[in-house]
Parts: sequence; structure tokens; C-alpha cells
Amino acid sequence: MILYGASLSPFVRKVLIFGAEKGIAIERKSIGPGDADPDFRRASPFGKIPALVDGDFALADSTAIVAYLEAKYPEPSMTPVDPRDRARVVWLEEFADTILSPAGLAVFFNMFVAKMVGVKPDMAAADKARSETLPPILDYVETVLPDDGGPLVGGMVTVADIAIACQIANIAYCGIALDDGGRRPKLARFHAEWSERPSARELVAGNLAVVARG
Ligand SMILES: N[C@@H](CCC(=O)N[C@@H](CS)C(=O)NCC(=O)O)C(=O)O
Repeated sequence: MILYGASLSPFVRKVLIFGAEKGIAIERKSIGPGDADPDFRRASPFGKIPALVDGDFALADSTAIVAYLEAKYPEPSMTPVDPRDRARVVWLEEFADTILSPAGLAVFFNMFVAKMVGVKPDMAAADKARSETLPPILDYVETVLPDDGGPLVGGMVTVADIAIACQIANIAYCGIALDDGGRRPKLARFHAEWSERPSARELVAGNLAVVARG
């Protein structure tokens, strides 16, 4: 099973960490968005990362890929049985992918990716996201994190934890103080714990080395 994508992408890491939590062997082929590799484009017609090729099956989108992996490898289950918990996982994954991600990306892209892809960074957009867009979104994350530091939903690690942790890691790479002077202690702890989790540790360390190089 091959996953196409760069591990700096939180969506690529979401799939890799989900697979590692379930004990699924996934080989990553490093590729950037828009790459012309025909196997990648067969899986990802619009050139977005991640994309998966599993034998004769090809699929794009981290949410779709995670759904495929969960259905193909049901054990250990990462899907709560309770209907409310199950729906809440969907919401939190959606929140991570469509609300948290663009706010964080406005900073991360302009600080790191723009240079890598030869685009002029828009630091005004980055500053606005950092000071205006992100704080209320990070405040929301603080409200959904359990006081005991356990998983977000149903007492089990789900894609909700992973999707949020991956987006938060990219925000942390930008030097944004997650705890905001002690206002968000649960968020800071969540990030610290996920950065050390065996399924994520190597990826986070590898990414830190890349962003430190600039
Ligand atoms: N909803 C998609 C989002 C994937 C995505 O936006 N990936 C970014 C990299 S982090 C990308 O490929 N961007 C290039 C583009 O949008 O053309 C998923 O969950 O996989």
C-alpha cells in the first residue's frame, strides 16, 4: 500500500498516523501537490496530497483514505459504537480539515512553504491569521479537549484526535504559543503528548528538522 505525499502536509500525516495506530504497513512515496507522476495522478486527479494506491485501487483525500483503512482493517476499531460519539468524531475531523487547517495554513504556508515552492510570502496574511483568525479557533479546541488529557471522544483514540493533532503540529512549527500564557493548558499538553506518541514521534521530529532548515 503506497501513500503519496509530503509528510509536512497535516493531511498526509493524518493518514500515516492513523495507519500506524492500527498497525497497517503503509509505504510513503514523497511527492508534492501537482506532481505529474501517473500513478499519483490516477489516485489524485486534482493533484492534491495525500493519495493512496492499494493494488488496483486508487483513492485521494485523507478522510476517504481513513474511511477505507478503517473498513478494510476493522481491528483495532477506531470508530465509536455510540451514535453521538460517532457523529462527534465526524464533526471534529471536519472541523480540523476545514476550519483549523486553513487558519493554520495561512501562517504555515507563508512562513515555510512559499519559499519552498518559489512563491512570494504574504506575511500580512500570515500576521492576520496569527493574531485574528487563529486565536478563537484554538480557544474552541481548548473547550473540546477533556480535562483528564484522554482522547477527545468515547474514551478511544479516533481520527478526531489525529486530525486535530496534525493541524496543531503545523501551527506549533510556526512558533505560535499554544497555551497563550496559560489560557490553553489542555491544548499545550495535547500537542506535547501527541508529539511524543510512538505513531507520530518520528514524523514530528522529521518535520521539525525540515522547518528549522527554512
Ligand atoms: N481534503 C483534502 C485536503 C488535501 C490538501 O488540501 N492537501 C494540500 C497539501 S496540505 C494540497 O494538496 N494542496 C494543493 C492544492 O490544493 O492544490 C484531504 O483531506 O486530503
